[in-house]
Amino acid sequence: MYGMCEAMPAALRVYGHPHLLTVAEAINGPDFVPYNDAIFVKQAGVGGSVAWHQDGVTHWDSPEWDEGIHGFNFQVQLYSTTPANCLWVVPGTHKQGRIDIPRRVAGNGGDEKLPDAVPLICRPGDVTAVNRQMLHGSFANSSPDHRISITMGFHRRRSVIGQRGKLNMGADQVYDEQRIFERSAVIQVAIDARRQRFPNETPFSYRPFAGLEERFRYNRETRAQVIHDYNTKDLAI
Ligand SMILES: O=C(O)CCC(=O)C(=O)O
Repeated sequence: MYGMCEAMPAALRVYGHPHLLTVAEAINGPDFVPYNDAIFVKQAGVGGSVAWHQDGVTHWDSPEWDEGIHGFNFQVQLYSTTPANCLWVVPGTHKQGRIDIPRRVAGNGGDEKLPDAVPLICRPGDVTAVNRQMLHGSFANSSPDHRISITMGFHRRRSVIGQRGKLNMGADQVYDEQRIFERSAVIQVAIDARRQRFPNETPFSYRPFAGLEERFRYNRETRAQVIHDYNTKDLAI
């Protein structure tokens, strides 16, 4: 489900969480930018599988390629997760470039339960951070336990600037300064939405919007101008 920051004020406030944004800044630098957000729902008994994959499409062959060039995703878990319904990752694979996944599975006798994969088992409210280049996936949820994961991605600004739309963003879209500014404004509005709800918490200070805080308060105007349909401006690479 896309568009949580518009559909769910509580999700907007999670998006502005100072601890999460501090981690995003530490990983991607003070000028970090958003990628997208999505709520993954794995229904009990019928939740579909997500095949092993690596995210990221733009920079695999770049001379500047490194382990962090395609950003990372947080997942905030609303419920406990179990090996049966959780996301699985193969640690270290984000440093290995593009992986021949069919070959890996074939090397495991055709069994998709890869021996070096680990399950991200969480309690409600736990947050994981997964590099988008890491081999990851989840199995069909035939268990009685549902999973709901609020997923939010962040990038280095230099990975995104000047790129063209990828994945669900059209190739006619260019991630120029204006586009990045408009999408990043969601972070600043989210910070303010959180400040209004939790006045005793120290809000995150988002460097690209330093000095612009008054213009990007959470109010009727920014809901219309910044939050409405914000996900049509995602920065997918
Ligand atoms: O949470 C899941 O089951 C899949 C998540 C995923 O594939 C992704 O974030 O790219």
